[in-house]
Amino acid sequence: MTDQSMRWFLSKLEASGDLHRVERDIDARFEIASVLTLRQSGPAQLFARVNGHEMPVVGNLFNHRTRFATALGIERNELDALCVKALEQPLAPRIVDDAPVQQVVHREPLDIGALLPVPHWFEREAAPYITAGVIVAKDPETGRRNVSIARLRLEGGSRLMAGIAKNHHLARIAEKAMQRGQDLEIAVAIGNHAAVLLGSQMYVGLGDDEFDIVGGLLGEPVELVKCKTVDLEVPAHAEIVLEGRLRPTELIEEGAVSEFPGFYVYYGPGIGVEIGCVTHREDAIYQAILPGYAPEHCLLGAVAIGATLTRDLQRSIPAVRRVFITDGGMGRLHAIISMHRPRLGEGKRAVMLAMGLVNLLKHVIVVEDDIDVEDPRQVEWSLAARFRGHEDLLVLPGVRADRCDPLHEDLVVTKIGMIATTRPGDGEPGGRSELASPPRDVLDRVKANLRLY
Ligand SMILES: Cc1cc2nc3c(=O)[nH]c(=O)nc-3n(C[C@H](O)[C@H](O)[C@H](O)COP(=O)(O)O)c2cc1C
Ligand SMILES: [Mn+2]
Repeated sequence: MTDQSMRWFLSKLEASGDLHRVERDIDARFEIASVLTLRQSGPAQLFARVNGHEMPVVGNLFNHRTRFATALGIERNELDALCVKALEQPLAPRIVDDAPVQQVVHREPLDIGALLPVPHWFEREAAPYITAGVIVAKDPETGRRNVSIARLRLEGGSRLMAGIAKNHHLARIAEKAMQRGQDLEIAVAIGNHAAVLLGSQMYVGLGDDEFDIVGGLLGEPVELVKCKTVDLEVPAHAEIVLEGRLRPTELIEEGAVSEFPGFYVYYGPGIGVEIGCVTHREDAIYQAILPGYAPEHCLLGAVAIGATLTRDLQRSIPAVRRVFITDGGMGRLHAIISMHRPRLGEGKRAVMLAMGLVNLLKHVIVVEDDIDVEDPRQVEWSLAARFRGHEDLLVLPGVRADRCDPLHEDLVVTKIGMIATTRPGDGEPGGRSELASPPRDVLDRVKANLRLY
């Protein structure tokens, strides 16, 4: 059986020298954020001594694709295929009775800010917020489960504020509860296995249980335990769980908050949350994900959105090999689609389909599958060698955009596709796509004996 905890991965990182222990006293107010920012692409950081707290904080865990692979027990180049497999072969969770995450139980009255070392992140933000909280809820209409991440700001005592985008399932479920005059029970799991975090980010339909995809990623059912005070189930091997309810009629103004493009945004009011019970492991570790334009924040979405699009595009256009969401495009706005010998016009079709499926996408480049989509130099080479501006450029003004797009005006933006693929005939001997090289037989002979040279 797989170890479904976050701490298994921490020991693995420690063994490979990729976990840095900060022994010095540190403040949760801006200081943790500063260290995580300055080391955002470096080793994971474990803060053992946070002022005023017993509980350590860990951050920068999944700031590179290799870390996901390690955490899922696979090779780096198997990551996308595993995600696609998990989407196609989901596995339902298993309910267990005994859970490490319920070793310690705190009931009302609660002071979440005293229990958990939640970092205060950025200068203009009004209060600390939880960034790695995987929120579980059930659709009051269908009873179907939903699992996703949204920031939860400390509002004092047992109160939180949830900042949820209106188009996300969780917001739609909360809306349904409100229409019925009800609150929405939620449970928030913090300190999760990579499969839980990645699964929570998959772009699936309303009613599709993300925990089934977590099972697909793990290769076995994710183990859930029943909550103490709400009718929900949470990952048994998480570090911490908060149980409570979203109160859709209680709106709390958020003010400035960071978003993945790196800027502050002003979304208006968030939804009030009342927490009634906190459970955690005896020696729980608090996981913090650095928000803003930071590798971990961007990658979690990028890996999941790329895999979902690969699966969805391949269903309609078999020539599609892979959809890769780039790091520089904030892990959300830019996609590279690789295709095997696309037919005339098929690249444009793939671009439009991808944009139609994922609102966030703004600039999409199509390359051939001889190009490594993860290598920006090769992608740029494709544009230089295979892209004809007068006919391979798709300009779509006034397309509905995501509210996170830094350039949207009235929620529309100009979207662009660039088709950098060859044409039939391009690969003829001596033609524009035949790469200059020594004769194959000589090259192969030398390659086989290169150490002799
Ligand atoms: C670290 C991290 C933080 C996130 N924070 C938020 C957030 O504050 N609000 C939000 O609406 N989505 C946030 N997201 C994105 C959602 O979790 C994601 O879009 C998810 O797929 C939505 O799922 P749903 O439609 O099932 O609710 C965050 C994602 C990550 C990886
Ligand atoms: Mn969902």
